[in-house]
Amino acid sequence: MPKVLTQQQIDTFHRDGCVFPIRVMSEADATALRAQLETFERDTGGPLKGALRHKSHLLFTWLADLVRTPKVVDAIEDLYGPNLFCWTTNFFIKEANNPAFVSWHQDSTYWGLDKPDVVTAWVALTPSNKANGAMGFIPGTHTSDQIPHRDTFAKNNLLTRGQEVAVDVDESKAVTIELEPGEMSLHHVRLVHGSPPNPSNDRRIGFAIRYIPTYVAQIAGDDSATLVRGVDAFHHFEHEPRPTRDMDPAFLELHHKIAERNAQILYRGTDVKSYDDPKALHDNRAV
Ligand SMILES: O=C(O)CCC(=O)C(=O)O
Repeated sequence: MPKVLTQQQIDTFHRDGCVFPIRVMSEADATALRAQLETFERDTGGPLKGALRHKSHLLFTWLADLVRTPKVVDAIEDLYGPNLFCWTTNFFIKEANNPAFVSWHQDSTYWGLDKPDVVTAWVALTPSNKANGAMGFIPGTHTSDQIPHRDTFAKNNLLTRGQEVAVDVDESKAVTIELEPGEMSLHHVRLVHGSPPNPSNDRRIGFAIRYIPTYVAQIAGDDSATLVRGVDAFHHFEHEPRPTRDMDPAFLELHHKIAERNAQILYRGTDVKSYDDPKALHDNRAV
């Protein structure tokens, strides 16, 4: 008996590679999370940058809570069973009237995970729609194998390497994921997806939480993850602790170590060694 998703939603995920919208908190609660982010940004002089956009649940208690939100994790359990890691998190922030975009890609390309049992919960902290650069996907593409990608390192591409699928994408089949604040979509790691720039007058903010069942392993280096449900009988990942206050110096140090190690995996085969490398870093880069 599923906990949160209906059987129809589970079937949709398996058929299309994506299911939405799923309400996981009230609009007011999502707006409060946005306010937490923006208070931090105001206090530190500008948009969250570079490595701070990754694994941010190790830096902020309100994100540590979000990755453990029962409604979110219950939905993941409905797809992948009761033993779950949050492998990573990424802020996807598109500033107002900004050229930042996400090229068509499969998440699985550089993540180094040994199985495609990986799902992203993309939680909207603002509306995300056709007017502000919402994510779109090509239904059914998650059933394809790994598709070749080329790196572009394009300046406004939010992806680590500006990677894009090296085959033609039939955009006439694309479906736009429209979400209100507090709703999420779930997408499969092999799904071809991307998003255009945000020409609107407000930011578009999504927080992407990548979940894996504990049997999935990292094969491209040492890695860590946050156990959010059940038990880990496999020990493929070091376990990450939970912060009890925002920007705790001990967690900042740990986060730095983990983010640098993560960058080695994501940028392997390139001359980029860190999220702070000038080639990797620009104001918009997210994952
Ligand atoms: O936020 C976006 O527009 C794209 C997000 C994305 O590519 C992802 O979550 O994997």
